[in-house]
Amino acid sequence: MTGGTEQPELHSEPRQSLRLFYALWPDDTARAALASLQTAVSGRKTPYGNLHLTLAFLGDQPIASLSTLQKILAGLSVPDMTLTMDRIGYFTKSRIAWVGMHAAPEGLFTLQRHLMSALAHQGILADTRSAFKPHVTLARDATAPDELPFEPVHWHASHVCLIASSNEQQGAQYRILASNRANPPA
Ligand code: 2AM
Repeated sequence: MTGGTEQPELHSEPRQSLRLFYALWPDDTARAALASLQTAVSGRKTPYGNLHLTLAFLGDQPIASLSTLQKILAGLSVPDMTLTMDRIGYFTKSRIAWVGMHAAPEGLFTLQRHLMSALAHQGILADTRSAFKPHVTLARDATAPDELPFEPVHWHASHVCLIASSNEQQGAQYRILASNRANPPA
């Protein structure tokens, strides 16, 4: 013991965990088309490069789990899907304006279920508080959008990514840690 008052740590400990989620990640064409729908909503727009469709939100996970999470991603059979994003909606409680589908393909639900069961099989807890409602968040702190007709976005979705999210001064920053893509049709 040297005595004296304890000083707060000047350098934080190296991160032991990462805030993670799996998502369908749009290509440039789909991203631009999804972003064009943001003019239809109010609130804090999702930054262009962050637009995605969450499949499973894991929250903080130990870094030691990363290799398991990457293996789960690599083991997923990713279907080649066209998502017809034809519905603007609103989550009242979280004040999120989103775009989704009147009829999501069954393959999307199968993909999400396989992912959730692979996670459960490894004892990894994903957020299961609410049923999977496939959507792309267009804006937060939004008011309920008007139900105006719009040209649907046909998103050729073929990339599932494992993403680390961090809260920086300029807002949420996403970093793609790994990805798995559908085999192109023969
Ligand atoms: P969203 O899908 O409605 O936009 C990273 O935070 C992503 O995971 C966001 O897209 C976010 O919401 C989604 N997500 C799902 N459940 C979450 C939760 N409990 N906390 C934070 N983000 C969550």
